[in-house]
Amino acid sequence: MMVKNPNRSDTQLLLNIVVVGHTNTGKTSLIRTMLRSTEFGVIEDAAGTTRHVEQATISANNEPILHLYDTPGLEDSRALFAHIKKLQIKSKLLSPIQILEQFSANVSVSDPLEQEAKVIRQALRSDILLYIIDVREPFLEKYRLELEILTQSGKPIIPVFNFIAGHDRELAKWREHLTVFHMHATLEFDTVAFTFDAEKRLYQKMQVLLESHNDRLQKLIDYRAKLWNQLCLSGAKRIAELIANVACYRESKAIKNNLIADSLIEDRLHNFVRKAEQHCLHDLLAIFNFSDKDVEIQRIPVCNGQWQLDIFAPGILKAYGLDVGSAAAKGAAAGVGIDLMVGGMSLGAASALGAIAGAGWSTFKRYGDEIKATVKGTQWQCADETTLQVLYLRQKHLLKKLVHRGHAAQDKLQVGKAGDEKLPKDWNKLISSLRQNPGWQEPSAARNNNPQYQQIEATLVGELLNEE
Ligand SMILES: Nc1nc2c(ncn2[C@@H]2O[C@H](COP(=O)(O)OP(=O)(O)OP(=O)(O)O)[C@@H](O)[C@H]2O)c(=O)[nH]1
Ligand SMILES: [Mg+2]
Repeated sequence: MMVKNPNRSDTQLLLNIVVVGHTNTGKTSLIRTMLRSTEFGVIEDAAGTTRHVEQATISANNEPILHLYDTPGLEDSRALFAHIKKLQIKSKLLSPIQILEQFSANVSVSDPLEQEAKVIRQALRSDILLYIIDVREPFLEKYRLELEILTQSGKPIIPVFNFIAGHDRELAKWREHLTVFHMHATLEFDTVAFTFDAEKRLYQKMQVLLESHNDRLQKLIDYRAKLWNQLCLSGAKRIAELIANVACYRESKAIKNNLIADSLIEDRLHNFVRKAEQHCLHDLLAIFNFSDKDVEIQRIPVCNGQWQLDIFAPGILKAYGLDVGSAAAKGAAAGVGIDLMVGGMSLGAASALGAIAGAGWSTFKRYGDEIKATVKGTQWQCADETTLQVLYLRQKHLLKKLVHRGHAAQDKLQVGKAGDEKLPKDWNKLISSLRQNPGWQEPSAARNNNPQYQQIEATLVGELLNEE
């Protein structure tokens, strides 16, 4: 998605978008979120983090559509305004744009307004300006001056409201002030709490202001929408895969009670579930382009590839609103011994013999191992109901977080705590169908083409993506 240093002819063809604004308002954050990449630039809660103009390219199907330019924050707008006014008085015949050109061309490296000159220079070279606003701040004189200077560039400006969560009143005030500048096409785009809808509206606003780029922007909107749906679908499918993987997993154990052997089996089962969950976590982060490094940076409660709150930790059931009495104190328990299941019926060894006698070859082929094992006095141990429930709820919660996490987010991702996610309505039926098909544990053509499996997967995916 990101291409650096394109050649000049390419740059001239593409739409050039410059991100401007006061320092520390979230300009670099906006670009990261638009790129869905945490790799771009440096974000810090300090003024003057970005020191140079930096560029990224956004493409649709490998066709570059637009360049985004990050700029240093405007710091001293009063001095800048005074300087430009002075130039205007001195060169009365120059147009407002020519004044800005003259200013940006003549600033020396050691000039205190050098940062500002970089911004103005890039604004003059671009087709449209995104002016990022930290709505928590009142509409101070310095912001009014910045807007006066930037409008002098003659370029269309889209004011982008950042830090909007919980600041409705301040947002309304900002809107009011901007109407004075005839700026009505504003946009709310929280770079931390991402919604695809906001991204789409940003491009749609550009379409209105830049008609000649309408078709290419539409191409980009369509491409990004398709991509976003695919990402969400891949995430949900990955979780459905985890549920199938764990629900179908089983360890065989001797029917005779043997405490040491039982606890070993339980350990193996626990380890299997833990590993399966870690694997899914990694895949989900990768699907949404949050890498292991970001896990560290963003302090997701995952350490060395492990969830910090173990799936079997005491209290986890409660955290997910699963009240299962004493089991809640123990943690997501354990494995449960299951008898051989044929068509939803639980059979003991004796009836298994009957089943062999009465069943056709196809039944034997499907449940042969279990039948033989049962006859030999073996039982199966598989992950219990509550473990599967926690797995599902925790991953659903994580998916929701990732879907709404802007790539600028720096806060701790609280996936250890419960959300208000619910289990699918026919959860028990789904799990029981999975358990009866141990062959579905791993992906295979036979499994993936099986209509019953497809139905289960579709139900799980539908529920995972449903945010009601
Ligand atoms: N809560 C919240 N924090 C944000 C948001 N956008 C940016 N931040 C934080 O604001 C700080 C500044 O973000 P940057 O993206 O570095 O801002 P900038 O405008 O590029 O800053 P300079 O390059 O210094 O001009 C960082 O600590 C970000 O994490 C937002 O929408 N919500
Ligand atoms: Mg920056």
